[in-house]
Amino acid sequence: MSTYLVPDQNTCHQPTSITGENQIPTEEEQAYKKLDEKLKGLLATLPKDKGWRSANIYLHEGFWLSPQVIKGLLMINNYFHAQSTDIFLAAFMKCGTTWLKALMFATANRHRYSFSDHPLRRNGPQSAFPFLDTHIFLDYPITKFEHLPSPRMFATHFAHSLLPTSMSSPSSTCKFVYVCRDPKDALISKWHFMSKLRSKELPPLSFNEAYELFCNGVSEYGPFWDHVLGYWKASQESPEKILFLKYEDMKKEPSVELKKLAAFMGMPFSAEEEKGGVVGEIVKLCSFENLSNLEVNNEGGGAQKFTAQVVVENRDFFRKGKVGDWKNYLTEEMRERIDSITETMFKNSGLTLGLTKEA
Ligand code: PAP
Repeated sequence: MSTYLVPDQNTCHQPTSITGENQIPTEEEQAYKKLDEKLKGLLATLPKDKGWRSANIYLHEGFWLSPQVIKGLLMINNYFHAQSTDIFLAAFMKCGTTWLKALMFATANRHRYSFSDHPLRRNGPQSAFPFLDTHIFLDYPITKFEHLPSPRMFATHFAHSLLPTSMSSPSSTCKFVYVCRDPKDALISKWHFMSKLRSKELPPLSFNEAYELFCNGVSEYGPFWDHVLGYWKASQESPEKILFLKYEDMKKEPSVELKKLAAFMGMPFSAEEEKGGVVGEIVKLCSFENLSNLEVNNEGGGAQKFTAQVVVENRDFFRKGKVGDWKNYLTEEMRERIDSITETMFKNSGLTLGLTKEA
């Protein structure tokens, strides 16, 4: 179901299932059990509120998380060993992970594949690299990430302050690409996405309710504003470690942003490549229009397993791919409230995001 592209093998790779036929070392099995116990104990102590997909989410060290991803976080903190060449793609939900996954994979492997017969066309961007938050306990035995080719790439939705210092400390050389988006569009996108995934045993989450929860910060991986601010501040302190991108800038000038991305990844485009149109080829390959029309991203094209309970069809990662869809959902009063939270939260930070005045 979730198949990763492992460039070194020049082929698709099916990760090992921890619950499948493969023998798990007893030590590792015990470690999983211990973590489950720790998780149970921890959840009993945390404040909880309404989840968008499942019944409850929990406030853990300042961020609202589902029990499954708290388990992932415990595992990352206990077992994940960052390598100096790792590149992490970080984002709040629905801010551009799918797009960036495609761009990063296509950029890192541009000498390996032809654009006309590219593995992204067959497998889609979700297969490009693992989603650390849940794949750490789902697809891979803990040690398995060690075998991924360098530079390893991982996606995460975790806030910067939640990550282990082996990943986040300015003295470690691994890098982060962070992408953010107008919170109004992130809210609309997230409400649509989570409504599709929401447990059928629960009553639907109305848009007004989702709006209230979002404004109050109660939303998986949120509060949105603290998430963005954490990475923004870290990127200001260590620009060589964190590249801070905006979805809106990427829509406006994809080639400019892609060149920034490639240079940051340590893989700048040469003058020859630029002349030969490589930048434009990657932009086209990874565009919403191209990716959303691929067979693999259409009905019956495939799905991603995030946890035992959460399986998402590839096509659900593509909706409109536009800037400003919020205008079709928010009243003037609702827009005003979100923009004013953004203004207040980002005051004196040097960051602006999605303010209507800006546009
Ligand atoms: P995730 O948090 O579940 O990983 P993510 O990929 O970050 O989702 O965001 C999905 C949004 O990006 C969707 O936005 P929308 O609901 O407003 O339409 C999706 O349509 C959009 N998207 C996906 N791929 C692309 C792309 N190649 N270019 C631009 N937008 C894209």
